[in-house]
Amino acid sequence: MNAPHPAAMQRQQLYRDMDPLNLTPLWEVLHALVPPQPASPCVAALWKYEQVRPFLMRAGDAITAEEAVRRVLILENPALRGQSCITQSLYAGLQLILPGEVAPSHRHTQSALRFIVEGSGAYTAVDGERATMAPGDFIITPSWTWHDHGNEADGPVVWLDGLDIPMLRFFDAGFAENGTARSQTVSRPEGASFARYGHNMAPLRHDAPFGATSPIFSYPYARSREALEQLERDAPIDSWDGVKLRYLNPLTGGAPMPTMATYMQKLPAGFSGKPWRQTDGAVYSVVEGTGVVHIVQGETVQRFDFGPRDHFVIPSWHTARFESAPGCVLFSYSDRPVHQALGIHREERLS
Ligand code: GTQ
Repeated sequence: MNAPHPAAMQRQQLYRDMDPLNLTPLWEVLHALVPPQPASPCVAALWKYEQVRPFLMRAGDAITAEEAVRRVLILENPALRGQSCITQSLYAGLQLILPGEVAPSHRHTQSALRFIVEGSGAYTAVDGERATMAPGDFIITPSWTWHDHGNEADGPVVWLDGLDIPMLRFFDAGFAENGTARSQTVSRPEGASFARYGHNMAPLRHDAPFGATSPIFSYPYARSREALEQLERDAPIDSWDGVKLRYLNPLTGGAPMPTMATYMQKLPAGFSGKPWRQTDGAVYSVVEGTGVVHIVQGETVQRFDFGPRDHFVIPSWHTARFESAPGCVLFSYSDRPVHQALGIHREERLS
């Protein structure tokens, strides 16, 4: 056996001696700290709704919405189990509310989006205004606004919760409060926000009622779908995204929430897309149709066959491409507004 190199021994001695002072040498970790390209610890993953749904319904038997406060099964990234996140910055969960139930009023600094997956007629209330849910609707709970959910319909309602929980945890900026009333008092008629801000018009002396968040907190599916359908008929199809639109904060033209951007896209029948990658990892909810996403990261090649109500995650800088024989509609969200605010967003469209 060779004797240890004197320089190596000298270094090891240095590390041991300074360790009690909480000092550590950069040169041992520099490559990992400043990687040549993003090396996400997340992996791509798919949750088939037919496999998840039975557990949601069992959760419905096991605990009430009121007792759980929020009866949600978290979609955890398989490589980050125990951390309650689907990417390093984003949270995703499927929330169930049964007929007659109420999820009590609370507020928190985390922003939330709801994307309705199954069932109709439940509501979420934000700052005194209710939004009734239907599949494909995209609903926002702005940071620090009181919100409760309820189901006055006759079947279960399930939606995807997308929150910036891991981001706020990273910044140690999470605050929360429980409401005193079980559900908040309704003080504005349903649709008031949409009437004020949802028609490419705005009140003359408007403020921004929810700060950096969109004053529209419900974006109904019928409207989004109609736009995509018309574009599919009349406009060129993008070779990477099919027909893809981003949801807007009408007061700023930016994303509806300061931390999360949301998108809806339609892949036409027979679509075979080109590959792309981007720094913002994204979570997808399949609305209609079926398709395939191929995801490549280094040596790892994955193929997910998806259908309605399935969910999947494409992590940062993983190369993805879509195919759909019958055509499909996909909702997605990511932390892109944060990347853009920091000037670090990158996207590559490959051929
Ligand atoms: O509905 O307020 O999935 O506070 C996680 C945390 C939902 C909610 C979640 C929450 C909520």
